[in-house]
Amino acid sequence: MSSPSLQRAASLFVLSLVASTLGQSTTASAPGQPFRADAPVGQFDIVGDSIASAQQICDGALTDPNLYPFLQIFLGTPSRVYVIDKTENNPTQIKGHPAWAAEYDIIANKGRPMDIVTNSFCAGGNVLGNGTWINVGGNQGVTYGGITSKTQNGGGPYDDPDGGQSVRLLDPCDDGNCDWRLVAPTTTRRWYPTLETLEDGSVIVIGGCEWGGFVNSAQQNNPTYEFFPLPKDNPDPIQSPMLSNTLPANLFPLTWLLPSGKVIMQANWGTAMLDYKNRKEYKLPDMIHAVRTYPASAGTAMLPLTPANNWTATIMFCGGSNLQDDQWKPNWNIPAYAASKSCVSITPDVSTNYVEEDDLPEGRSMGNMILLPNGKILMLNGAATGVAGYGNESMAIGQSYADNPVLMPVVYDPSAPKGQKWNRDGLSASKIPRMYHSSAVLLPDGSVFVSGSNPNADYNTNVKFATEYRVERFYPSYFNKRRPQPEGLLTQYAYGGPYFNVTLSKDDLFGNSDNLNNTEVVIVRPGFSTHAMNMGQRMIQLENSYTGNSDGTAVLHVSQLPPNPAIFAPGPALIFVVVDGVPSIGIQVMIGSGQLGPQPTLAIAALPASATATTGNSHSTAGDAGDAGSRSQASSALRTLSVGFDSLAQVVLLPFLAAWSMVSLAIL
Ligand SMILES: *[C@@H]1O[C@H](CO)[C@@H](O)[C@H](O)[C@H]1NC(C)=O
Ligand SMILES: *[C@@H]1O[C@H](CO)[C@@H](O)[C@H](O)[C@H]1NC(C)=O
Ligand SMILES: *[C@@H]1O[C@H](CO)[C@@H](O)[C@H](O)[C@H]1NC(C)=O
Ligand SMILES: *[C@@H]1O[C@H](CO)[C@@H](O)[C@H](O)[C@H]1NC(C)=O
Ligand SMILES: *[C@@H]1O[C@H](CO)[C@@H](O)[C@H](O)[C@H]1NC(C)=O
Ligand SMILES: [Cu+2]
Repeated sequence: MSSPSLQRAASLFVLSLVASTLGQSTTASAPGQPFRADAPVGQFDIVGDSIASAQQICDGALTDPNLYPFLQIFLGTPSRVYVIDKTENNPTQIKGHPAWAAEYDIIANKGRPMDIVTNSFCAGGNVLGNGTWINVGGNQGVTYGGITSKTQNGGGPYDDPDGGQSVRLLDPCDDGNCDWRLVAPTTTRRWYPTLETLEDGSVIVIGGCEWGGFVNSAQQNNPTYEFFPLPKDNPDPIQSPMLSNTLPANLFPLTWLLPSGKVIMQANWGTAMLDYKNRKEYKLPDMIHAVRTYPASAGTAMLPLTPANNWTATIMFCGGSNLQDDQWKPNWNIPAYAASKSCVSITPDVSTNYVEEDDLPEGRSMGNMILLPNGKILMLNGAATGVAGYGNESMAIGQSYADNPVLMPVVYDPSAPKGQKWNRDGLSASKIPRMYHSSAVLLPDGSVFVSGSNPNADYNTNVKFATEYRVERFYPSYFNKRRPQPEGLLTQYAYGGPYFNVTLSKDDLFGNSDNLNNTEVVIVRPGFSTHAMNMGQRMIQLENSYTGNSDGTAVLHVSQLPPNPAIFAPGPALIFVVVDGVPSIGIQVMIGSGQLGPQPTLAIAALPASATATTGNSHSTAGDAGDAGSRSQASSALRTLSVGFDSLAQVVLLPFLAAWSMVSLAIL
């Protein structure tokens, strides 16, 4: 029945669909330059008083006030930071009560109050594989001074229903029309839960306590984990022995999905490996030198996952406090107690022993570690003495359990020699103490958004560490340099499959093609920042080779992500091309299918060998060797595609294209 022309039309249809998903519809326009090239590099740019300087723009800097202390923040779209606070007497109102959530437009410098409905006090958050943000847990409704309300269904001065089992979802937007929505509650009450996104884009929700307080206790511990969405066949929370055995300092357990597909959890002095798929947990060696979880609150980060380290996860814990279990009582001078300088790492898929790393220059509790696109880690915020938390105790500074803010940032360079990894070259101090309830998140232009601090039960301006509404932007060393403007980056990335080409101009290479050996394509997920943690923060470098042209331009040949979604979970992230340490402006892209569920994986296509026209030399880059066999089908398919439709070998090609289009159709 089918005529040759019908066959041809059908295959043309399939192919043009594939071509369009591989081609124009998936190629992002080249990023431009930052909004300013005269930023105070190495410094914090301070925004003025939040009432007096409202909605003014100064030197193109971020000068708008925000009217909320930013307890929890994340980058939702390339131009929007979302902020979540605890219920308190913030001057800005929404629907007749104080606002405790907002959207912040980092381009127009305008804040928009949002109604997050229930008390989101010390909730956890992360981003799902389909791009929706999730915020889980919180506390009971409160009235003035953070006192528990008589009514837990709203009403009262703050109109804040109980948030202890709330699940809140947000689809970020650029039109000012999105809002949080409440969906079905968690199985159990969770104050201070940790959220980690898994390989299928769902989220594991871990731990917390029922009613709050400075630290956890046996009476109110919730030593379980559950999932979002809840599996219909098996929705009950699952017991975690470690969370039962690590009282009292085990709130906000420090948690990372590992390339092995298991989840490492660290809380108080305990460490465990969670095989969540089999609902089993294994004890690992104890943490050394200091407690890293809240309220000790070390800075933590997974080091960049790179071809050079075979995308092996190493996690750093820096600072915190070495309090023993019986010392977590506010009946002694905690705010004067020196925080820990110690820094340790663990590479759990290789060895489960903690390894000593270079000490911090000074002890720090509540330091935030922010992954920069150049592969370095910025530590900022926090205090040299005391811990997180607050209360009406005589030893407190106001109500703060910490004192002596550390105003100087410090940068960790994983590639520097041991003993020299931390440095402060060219850095200056902030003028704003960022104590308990501060946050920080990477922005697409490579600057860092710094906000918050409120170690007080309610909005409070009459104390040493007042409720802080000023936002700062920190500008790393590369900020004012001309940024690469790569062409050809995709808007969606798969786990394996064909490589793609990115074009760099002579200017992008700073006029020196030697820089091709010093060019990286990295994907960063800035994460959900709260309590010195950025849940979900992670960075991966893609494998690449290059072709340098005689006119000084070049083409980067860039692989997709490795075919293992546990290395970098699906969901939105920023992509940067970094030339000689200078990142392009990050483009927001989708990793994976854009949907919850098992992620398609494909063999990685072999990269062409690196070559430069000027020397005529051809050589392979480090990551380029090996497994060509498993890659050949994909790469030959792609080569055939570029030859043109008429000469396609359909029998070989179509099965591969069908697999690829399953991945790429979700792009549309
Ligand atoms: C993402 O998945 C969650 C859970 O199924 C759902 O509630 C949400 O609406 C989805 N978001 C999008 C953008 O589809
Ligand atoms: C703590 O003190 C403040 C200020 O005096 C007061 O408003 C608040 O109600 C007190 N909180 C508690 C839990 O006692
Ligand atoms: C890299 O890691 C993978 C597992 O993720 C392993 O199969 C492979 O052998 C490793 N390669 C090298 C060179 O160590
Ligand atoms: C990438 O560029 C190389 C030449 O530099 C070319 O041979 C190849 O076909 C291109 N591949 C794609 C996917 O565009
Ligand atoms: C990159 O490094 C390799 C190995 O050292 C060298 O052969 C090659 O010429 C360098 N390429 C460029 C563009 O500098
Ligand atoms: Cu808190």
